[in-house]
Amino acid sequence: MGVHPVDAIPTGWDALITPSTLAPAPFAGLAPRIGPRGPLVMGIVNVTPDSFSGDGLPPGAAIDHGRAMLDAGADILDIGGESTRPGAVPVTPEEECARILPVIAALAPLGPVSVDTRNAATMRAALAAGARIVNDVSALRHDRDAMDVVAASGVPVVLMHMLGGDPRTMQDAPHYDDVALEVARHLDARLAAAEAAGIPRARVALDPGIGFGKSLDHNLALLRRLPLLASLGCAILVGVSRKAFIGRLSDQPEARGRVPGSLAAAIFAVSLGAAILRVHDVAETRDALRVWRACGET
Ligand code: HH2
Repeated sequence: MGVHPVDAIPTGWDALITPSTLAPAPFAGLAPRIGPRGPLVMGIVNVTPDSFSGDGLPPGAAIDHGRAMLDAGADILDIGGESTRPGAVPVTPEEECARILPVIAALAPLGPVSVDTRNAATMRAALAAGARIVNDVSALRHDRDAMDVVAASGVPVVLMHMLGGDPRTMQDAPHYDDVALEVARHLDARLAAAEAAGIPRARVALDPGIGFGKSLDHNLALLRRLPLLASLGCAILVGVSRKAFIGRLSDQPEARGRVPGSLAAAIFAVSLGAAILRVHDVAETRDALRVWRACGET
């Protein structure tokens, strides 16, 4: 696959990078259960009292929820113990570990687990408990030890774009001159930092961070110009599930009412090259993907 330096692509020209020229990059050695052309479905397990989606659970219920997601066809379970919704209060790594380690230990023997954390100590403990992937919404910026933990452990990592790096303030009037280009440049730089630290490109997935310091128009522009990110040569992860912009577009103030809108945005993202979908609603996502794929098969 050709890898284009982002700065070599003038604004607007990335529309010419079509998904047909970009097979989705593989990630973490996982074969998608939906079929050879993917995507991987990552089921969200929030072990939190305050997640925006309304699906945060205590550890016992989170284990049952994770099992049900695997039964419904999740390829990966993404287990997190800290809400990163706008305005969320950070938790200590100790509290985070107390929430997620029993859940990871119970679910890791049943299927691939990623740990959704910004903290190096939590990454270390989660990997020891059986997690196989690190998902860091700060792209290994929040904790200065995180890059070394990922490099030394040899696990795949998701690097996500967040404006400014602090969920408490990221939605305070976010501004970009060209959101897709700026997000792609940021992720390109994080990718270079990861490679310099000894994390090969093949072990990295990139994520535009839908809703992390973005207006409605920013989110839509990022989805439309997803092929620009795919041109960096890594698997692309997209998380639109139940997010506020879906609620605005579909007039659904309650997160649980945003499932149909989330499915439409997820299918759009896959059609533009997303290789991994991070979702709350695994069964519904797999049904939508099956129908979408069948429609395109000749
Ligand atoms: N979104 C959330 C959390 N982690 N990780 C990646 N890579 N991409 C995302 O889009 C992403 C993420 C927010 O969703 P959720 O976990 O449901 O909410 P909360 O952070 O409130 O628990």
